[in-house]
Amino acid sequence: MKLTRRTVLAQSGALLLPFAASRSFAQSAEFTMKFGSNLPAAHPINIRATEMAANLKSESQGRIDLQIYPNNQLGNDTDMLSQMRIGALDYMTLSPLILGTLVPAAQINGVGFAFKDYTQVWGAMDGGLGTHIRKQIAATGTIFAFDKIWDNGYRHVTNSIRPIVKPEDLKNLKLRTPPGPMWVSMFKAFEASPTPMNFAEVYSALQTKVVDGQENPLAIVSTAKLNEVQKYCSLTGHMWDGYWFMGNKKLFERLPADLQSMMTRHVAASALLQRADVRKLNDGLQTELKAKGMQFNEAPADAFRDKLRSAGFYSDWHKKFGDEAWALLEKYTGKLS
Ligand code: X2X
Repeated sequence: MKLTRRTVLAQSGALLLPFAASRSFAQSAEFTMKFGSNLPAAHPINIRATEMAANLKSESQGRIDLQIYPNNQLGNDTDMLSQMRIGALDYMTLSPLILGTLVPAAQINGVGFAFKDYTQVWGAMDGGLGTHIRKQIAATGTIFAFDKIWDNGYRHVTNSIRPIVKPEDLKNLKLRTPPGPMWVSMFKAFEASPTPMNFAEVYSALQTKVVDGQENPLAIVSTAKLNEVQKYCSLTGHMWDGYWFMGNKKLFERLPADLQSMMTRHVAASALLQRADVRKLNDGLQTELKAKGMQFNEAPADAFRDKLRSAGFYSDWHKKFGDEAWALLEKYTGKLS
């Protein structure tokens, strides 16, 4: 007898299959969606995204199943961004500065020492500057950002060689930066030796001393355990960085209007909770990391800002972003250059 798919199925009793299949379809959600993140499960991004997924499931009465994939399980940021653009991934959180490879205007929040405090950060990002950036993201036609950016924090330099107190201490330091043009430009201006790489590779690059240092907020240093492979933490606070909660436009628009607005509402509500978590962590972690052996030092901003200014960092980026966007930034931060 010739073995075809049909005969194999018939002989194996697979005629029962439709019943089994329809039962499992009835149990599964109408909209199963994936969310990917580059951070460990313990970071507030993933804790709040997981909680949000549970809330969405119950409020939609099981119609939405948002599956959370932390820790680069779906690939690194560059991979996830490509997947999301082609519709192989529904949602991800991404730094605006990494998105800068695709949407240059998105990087503007990373201008060195621009935001003096969180009042300025949220004023700008929840206000006109954020609206301007999200418009540019939507102009890609394939992806979009929800309207309340999630927090990463003020970034500080860590390394295994020496405390960074003044800009000269960065000279020739092999420093990992995320893959975004503004980081490379900034650390070149400081005369360091910036090496862009995805976060997925950072722990092992530090451990094997491929690079000497990196820069991130304390919540990431702690949840990704970078303190195990870094001795010094210098409180440079050289930029504020966030995470746009982004989605593939077509996949999102496949949801009926009521579920779209449910998602939008939940992403915004979770953003506010996540911001409070990150703030609390970043404010409190110094003591904990010190107890684990990290050595902290202050790094007064003025000298670093002057170094950026004399290297032409502000005037270069002003030119790249254009007068209109720059004025929008300065509306919240005050005059920068
Ligand atoms: O890659 C990084 O350093 C991180 C985790 O901060 C970002 O996502 C930009």
